Amino acid sequence: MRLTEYFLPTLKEVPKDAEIVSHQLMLRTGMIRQSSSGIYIWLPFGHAVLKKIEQIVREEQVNAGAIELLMPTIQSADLWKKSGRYDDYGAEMLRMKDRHNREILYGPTNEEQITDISSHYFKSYKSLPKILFHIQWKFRDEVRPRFGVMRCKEFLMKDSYSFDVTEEDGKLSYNKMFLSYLKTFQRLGLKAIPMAAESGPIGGNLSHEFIVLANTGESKVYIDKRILDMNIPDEIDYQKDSENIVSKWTEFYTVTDDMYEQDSYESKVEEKNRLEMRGIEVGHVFYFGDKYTKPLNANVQDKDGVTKPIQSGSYGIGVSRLVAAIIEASHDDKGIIWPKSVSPFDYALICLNSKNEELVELCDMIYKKMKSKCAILYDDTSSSIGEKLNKMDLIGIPKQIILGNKSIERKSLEIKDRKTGTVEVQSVEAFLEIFEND
Ligand code: 5CA
Repeated sequence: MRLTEYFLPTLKEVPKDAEIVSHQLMLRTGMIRQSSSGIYIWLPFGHAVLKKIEQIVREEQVNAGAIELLMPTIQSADLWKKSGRYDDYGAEMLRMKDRHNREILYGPTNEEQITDISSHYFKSYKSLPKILFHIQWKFRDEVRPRFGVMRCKEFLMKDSYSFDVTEEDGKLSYNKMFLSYLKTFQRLGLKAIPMAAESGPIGGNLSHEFIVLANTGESKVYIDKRILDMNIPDEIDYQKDSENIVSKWTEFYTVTDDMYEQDSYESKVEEKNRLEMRGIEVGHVFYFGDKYTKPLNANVQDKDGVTKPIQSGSYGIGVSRLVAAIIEASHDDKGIIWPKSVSPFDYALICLNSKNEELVELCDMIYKKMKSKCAILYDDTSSSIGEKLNKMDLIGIPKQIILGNKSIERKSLEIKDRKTGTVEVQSVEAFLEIFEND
């Protein structure tokens, strides 16, 4: 993509009303624009990052055995009345009426709708287990939307729902999702720590939040530092390994403030291992058994012919919140530093002097060669050298390929690593070899 043809409305000034760095940087890099309170337009650069994250989340769901579908954003109030949450959910739920005066709502989550689906299709133990997921916009009329897409009204969520015959199988599904979350956040370049948590309006008695440590986070957390050294194996057999791996991760007393008990913390975590910090909740998993299946009559016949409510759980990831969380975790004073996996472009190509025809020709040639093999943003504008370099640092593409007047006689280019700032000089010929072969 040529920068002259792209739509990247960057800002030089730090926007005054943005309090946290991710919000500031998302506005400065032209990723988002506020449409109204808590509702954002995803401009092309922001949209591209969002789609990258969404795809990684999707792939790891599928790897763990979940199946994708798509439920509508608008739901009928009837199912919510049956589950009892129509009244309980309160003012956060956006309620509307259609032209026939029927009560409808913009879904803040989908337990009711998916449970209704399960009641129609999963009647025998032979159809289970199943984990279904979708990636869909949600609406919650937050009292105080803040920090840009971090806490907003309309946001993109990946929500999965598990259906099992027995509690034991249900816990296995919970563990599979737990493990797939560890994997997902690792691929996104994040250290997200699972913590025992309150289940709130979703319900149930087993719940974990996945929290990215950041001073700007909304949750206060109490950590056993040893959990920070935990790793997950590259190859996972979800059926066989989930319980074992999850039990290792949940051994540590690591909780959000809702669950914090000073005595337990001090007796279970040695002083040298205690860490009190703040964090951003990027995912939340719940196991609630028959909380929704019972009132919505989602029953299954087990092997012995006994009919009973399906066991289920739900598993959310804040896909749009993740964009901000990644920036909170990965930036410096110059701007964003995208992990390779989520950057919309693999390379930035910078032609430092657009008046030097020979240089422009060389850059154009490099651009053409690279374009077919990777995603590249080519600064072909006539901006000043400083402006160009600052803009590329701001938007955070992992590798910058820089060519100036001297590149002509030296037949070389500079490869700058955005994260470390290290610059490597390479001959144009050697560099292009990478893009010659498949
Ligand atoms: N039904 C369950 C899981 S499928 C559920 O709704 N869980 S949740 O309420 O915890 O939301 C899941 C994730 O969505 C959260 O972990 C958070 O990352 C994200 N999220 C929740 N509210 C907001 C919001 N107002 N703005 C941005 N992201 C949000």
